[in-house]
Amino acid sequence: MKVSRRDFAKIIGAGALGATTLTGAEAKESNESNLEKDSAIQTKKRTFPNGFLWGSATASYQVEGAFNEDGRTPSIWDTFSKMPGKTVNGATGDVSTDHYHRYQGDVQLMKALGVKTYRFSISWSRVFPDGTGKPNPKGLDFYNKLLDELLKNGIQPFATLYHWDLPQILQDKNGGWESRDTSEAFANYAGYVAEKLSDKINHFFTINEFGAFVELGYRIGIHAPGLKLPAGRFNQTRHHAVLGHGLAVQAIRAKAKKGTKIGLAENMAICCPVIETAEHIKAAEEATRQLNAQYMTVIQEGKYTDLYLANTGKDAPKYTDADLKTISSPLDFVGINIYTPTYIRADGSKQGFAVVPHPASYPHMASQWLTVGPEALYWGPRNVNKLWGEDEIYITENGCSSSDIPAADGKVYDTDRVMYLRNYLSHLQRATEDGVPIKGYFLWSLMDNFEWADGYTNRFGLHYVDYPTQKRTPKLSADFYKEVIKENRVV
Ligand code: PNW
Repeated sequence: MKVSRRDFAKIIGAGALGATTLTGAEAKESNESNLEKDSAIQTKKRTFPNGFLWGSATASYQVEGAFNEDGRTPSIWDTFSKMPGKTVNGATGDVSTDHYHRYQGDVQLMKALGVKTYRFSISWSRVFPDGTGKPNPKGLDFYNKLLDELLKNGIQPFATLYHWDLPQILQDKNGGWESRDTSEAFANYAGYVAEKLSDKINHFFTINEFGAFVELGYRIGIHAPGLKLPAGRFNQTRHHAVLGHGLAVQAIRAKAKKGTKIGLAENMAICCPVIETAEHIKAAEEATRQLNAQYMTVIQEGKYTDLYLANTGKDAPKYTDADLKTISSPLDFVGINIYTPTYIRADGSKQGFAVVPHPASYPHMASQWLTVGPEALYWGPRNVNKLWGEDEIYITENGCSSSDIPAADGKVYDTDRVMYLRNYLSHLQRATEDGVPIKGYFLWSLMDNFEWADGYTNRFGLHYVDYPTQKRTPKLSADFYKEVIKENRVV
């Protein structure tokens, strides 16, 4: 008989329900001692520091909808998603989860979860419909209303200024981030928002994920604006993105209320030692510097590494010392978006490390790229602290896609997401216990939303969104996360 994997699981499950090899007394005794051990484990271990900031995250174009309301002009994602074949099923963010009109209900979802903080992003083209110049008087109204609602409900807002929705007009005029003019326009917009909103927002992120929007948008072409630039122009684009970040840090400092904190949220390569021995740990540290040379390392160290300059050769970016100084303007905190591990081994070479590629059988979640490596949540923040002395670190995104099909009772039992989160959080807890200064964690995402080129096919939410009715339903993972927050420990 051929037994499918599913049958096999059923047989095993049925066996466990139907039979036990322990006598009643033995079972009772073993249960009691296990319980005793368990409760000791649960009360003494796996807890997070007091005041740990549990949160969740979204981004403007992914949730807001209301694409043409109150003076908003198109962003590069409006244009790109409307080009044939760029997103799965031609999905766009025109409506998405309609958060622009449903934010009050969404804040109640947060409240029910018990999150202490919420990370969202601001749409540049709502605030400056021309990218620069005159602000739109209605542009900040929505964010003011959202902020009031959050504060009224005791939820601390963390705001991202650029989560990929560049005003289309700046792409048309400047070639987007290919031009230094865009870096300057970004700083101008960032300073304006900080001036207007820093009475309600204490933590600003300049840019979300250089490593995704520049690489996918300007080199590989699968994200907006869909370009595949040659190496020289491409490396210059990378440079303008980090320069935009640095100029924005300075503009926010100049315009925001005193005490406002500034950071960034980067999806660095998270270098994990293949085996946790001194030599591989050291190799993973060096790999962290080198594999993030074009973004996080230059921001932290104020120079491009020799290896990066040697590798890019004649295509290296053109820059001045003043640029490097701007790029490395001091930050108050660092956010790291962590989904996947990059495994590193010490290989005795001059550079001191080698990347170990994932074998074909390596497990991943619903998104092909989302390979599972819970220890990334340990090594990511630990390396950032060790290499650069960062002492206020946030995990600004972590989470996963899952097939998420509602069961007969309407609930999504996303045990795979719970498994993923429990394992990742165990390593986050391990890091806090080892003294790595991690202050908070933002789960991506509060609810299902527009997942860029994957459209609405890959769901990342704690809440299931039924798009035709816009009904939100907490998944099993929301119940799990609520307990984590309530208990301040891995459950
Ligand atoms: C991040 N990759 O994007 C973004 O910040 C979110 O907007 C997004 O929804 C979330 O992660 C889930 O994808 C990424 O291909 C997109 O490695 C792609 C990759 C990584 C991060």
